[in-house]
Amino acid sequence: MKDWMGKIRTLSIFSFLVMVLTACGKDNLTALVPKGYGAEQSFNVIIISILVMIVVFIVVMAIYIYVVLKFRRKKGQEDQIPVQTEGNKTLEVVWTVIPILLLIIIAVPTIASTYDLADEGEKEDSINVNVKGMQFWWNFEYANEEVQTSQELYIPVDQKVYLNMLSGDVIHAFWVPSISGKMDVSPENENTMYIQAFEEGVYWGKCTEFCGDSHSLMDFKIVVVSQEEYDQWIDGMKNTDPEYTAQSASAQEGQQLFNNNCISCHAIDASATNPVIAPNLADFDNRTMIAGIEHYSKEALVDWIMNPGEIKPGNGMMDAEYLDDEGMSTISEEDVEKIADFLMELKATDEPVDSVKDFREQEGQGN
Ligand code: HEC
Ligand SMILES: [Cu+2]
Repeated sequence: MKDWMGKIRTLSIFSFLVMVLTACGKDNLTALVPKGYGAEQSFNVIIISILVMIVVFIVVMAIYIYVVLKFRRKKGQEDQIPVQTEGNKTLEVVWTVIPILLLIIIAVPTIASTYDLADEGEKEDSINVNVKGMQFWWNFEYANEEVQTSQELYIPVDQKVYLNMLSGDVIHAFWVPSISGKMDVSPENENTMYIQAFEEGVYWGKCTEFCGDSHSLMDFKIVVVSQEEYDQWIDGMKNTDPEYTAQSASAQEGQQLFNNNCISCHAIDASATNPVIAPNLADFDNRTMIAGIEHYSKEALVDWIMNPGEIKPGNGMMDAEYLDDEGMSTISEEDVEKIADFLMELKATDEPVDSVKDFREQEGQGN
């Protein structure tokens, strides 16, 4: 009886674990539903490897079961020792050659896609983005357009986009599982890769190199849009104005407060000449998330400006003079709401792109 209880307990713990672990997936954050060229290549290699492993498993288990049944000691033969054999040339050759063949089956597509994914033949004629990883956010500079943005990288569907990646501090790693493989982002040498997405949408990115206190919160997005929307967006970004004047009365007061407390780090226009110290806020009202992790809303924005140190411990905004030692705002919440009103006027296009609209709808966000 007791024995049974133990087994049931172990079994239920295991099934619970399986449930919890499989529930971790999001369908725009998984390597198992590829929506881009690099992800698709990796997925194919995963499938080939699994098929080979399944074949090996079945064959080995079949031989094992056959041998155990056929050659087990039988009644009346307890003292008999079977004929001893050693070194069967045919067998030795068979079990050396078969694994070599299996490895070749895995190696050929692996090597082919490794070279394919490293190909830079079309780089000159494609969109080039200089990616910069910072504790704990990402900056994206469109090299041919002299435009930069942060946290959300816009790319046109089906186009190859080449990324030139560097870190501004420690080593980070760039990974958008649905779109492509991972790449280290080092402070010293530039690593490059290209991404190509097959479907419009908002895809989740993660930093996968342990890089400090808030490493697990260093999220970003790739926003895949139609070519037309991409062109409009780039145009809108080029026209963002450093001299923008806020519209509503509250936003005007907010802008004043922003100019006194925030502008030393944050630019409100997308020009590539702005130094990369803090996220560029040019297209802020079209973001899906605040600081990469909180759903976009005024409430979440006020919360972030009031205590960035609590939401993302150790982040670069904690050096701001308006914050106390704990990273809590010394500006009143009322004033921070005015700043939020100002930031929520900043946008490069009147409406968010379709992918962002869909994303907000799916996630149950207003605005
Ligand atoms: C010392 C430089 C500095 C100052 C001053 C500063 N910030 Fe920041 N801010 C940052 C950094 C760095 C981040 C990125 C934090 C992260 O995600 O790791 C950030 C992030 C943000 C974000 C999220 C951006 C995004 O793309 O989601 C907002 C909004 C923001 N700051 C608003 C403000 C406001 C408003 C003020 C003034 C009250 C301010 N910041 C002052 C450095 C600064
Ligand atoms: Cu990182």
